[in-house]
Amino acid sequence: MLFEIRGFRFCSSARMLAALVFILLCIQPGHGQVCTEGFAYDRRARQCIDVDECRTLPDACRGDMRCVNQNGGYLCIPRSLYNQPYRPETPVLPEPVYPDPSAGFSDTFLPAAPRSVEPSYPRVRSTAQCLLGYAPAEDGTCNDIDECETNSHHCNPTQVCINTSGGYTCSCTEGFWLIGGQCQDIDECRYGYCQQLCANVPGSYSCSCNPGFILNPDSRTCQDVDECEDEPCSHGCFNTYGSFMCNCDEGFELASDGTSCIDLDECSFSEFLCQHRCVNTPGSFSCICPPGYYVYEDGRSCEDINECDTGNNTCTTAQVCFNFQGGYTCLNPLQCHPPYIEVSDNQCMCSAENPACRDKPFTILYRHMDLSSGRSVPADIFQMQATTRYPGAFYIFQIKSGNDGREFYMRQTSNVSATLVLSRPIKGPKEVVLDLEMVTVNNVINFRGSSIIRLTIFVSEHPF
Ligand SMILES: [Ca+2]
Ligand SMILES: [Ca+2]
Ligand SMILES: [Ca+2]
Ligand SMILES: [Ca+2]
Repeated sequence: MLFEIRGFRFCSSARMLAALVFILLCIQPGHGQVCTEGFAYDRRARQCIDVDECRTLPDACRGDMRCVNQNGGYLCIPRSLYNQPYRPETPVLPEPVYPDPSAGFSDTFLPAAPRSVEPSYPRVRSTAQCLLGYAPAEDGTCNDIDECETNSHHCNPTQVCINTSGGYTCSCTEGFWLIGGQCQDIDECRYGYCQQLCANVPGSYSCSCNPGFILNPDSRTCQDVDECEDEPCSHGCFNTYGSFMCNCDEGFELASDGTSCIDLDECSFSEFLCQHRCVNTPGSFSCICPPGYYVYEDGRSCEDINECDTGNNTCTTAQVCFNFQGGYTCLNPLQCHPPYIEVSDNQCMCSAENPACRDKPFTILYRHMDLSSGRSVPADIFQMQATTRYPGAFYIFQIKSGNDGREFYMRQTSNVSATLVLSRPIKGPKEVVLDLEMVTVNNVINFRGSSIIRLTIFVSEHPF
């Protein structure tokens, strides 16, 4: 389109020039003495030759204009223009790569360029010495023609005409570019003008960002939103590119909302976490033990408090403190019931010389032990042994009383010893008193006697 217009303009000028020359040639006389203005008859050559007005005319051009002789005339050209060879600007076409929509795309029109090296400026008279695009003013200078104002431009209706010195420019408004002579919307989205999301609109575009991003002040690029600044997490927050992540302190887990933290119920994980009882706490848990115990260093086991060692007991000085698992007891001083007499602080004896002692055990030894509730069976829990051995004697060990629940039995381990075996678990708290009897039989001297161990067993309430 542009070149068509130019071509037309050029052809038009050339045609006018050709017509002018033709006319001049036609009016040139054949006999050769009268020549048209600008030519002088040369007798030797017998023809009209050009007059160099620039040499012959004083002040052919005024001011800053320079005189250029032409065949049949001359031109006044501004010196600045003359020094720079007259060269039309090449119109800048939009580059379809990465447009800068802030600038419009324009078509620059300048006067037609001369076709050949030979000057072919229009033949002008001294009253019309202006280049195309300029018009002579009254003071003899040349004024730019405002083609936009005078409506003599060739911009199409989609374009905007901008007047320039000696020409004019057809420009597209911002956001449009010239395609096929028409200003068409630039599809900025097609050229990846937006970093993330793009919406093309006529004459413009708008960028937006994916969730988790915010549009930069350049309205094109997006930057990550640091969501952590708004403290969306109940505990820890990690900003990530396009999002964020919450984490929780130890003992908590992230709720399904992804931001809040809920306490872990460690107690529900395992029933073996604590030996006795588990108590869930925010962010943690703790083990507690029943009265009479303390929580061991490992935080989960229960250890018996030895009230007898700590002194934290109610026993009198006359009593003996006996510690057992989960408690203690105060043992009263030994009292031997007649006919028994006390021979030590834990033993009563019935003298053989005393007739009342006939058929009674010779000695009663008082012993105490503790036993865990529900202790696994069978378990050897107590040993007894004959302390004096008579030649020819043998010993029988048996449970004389207290074994009503049949939780115990005696197993003889040698001629002189036996072991008390727990055969059924006992559930505490309970106090079991067993009379363990050792019968001595000596057939040589026809002797039969017995001794008793009165064993008191404190069965604890708990299995530890
Ligand atoms: Ca657009
Ligand atoms: Ca982020
Ligand atoms: Ca917890
Ligand atoms: Ca205790």
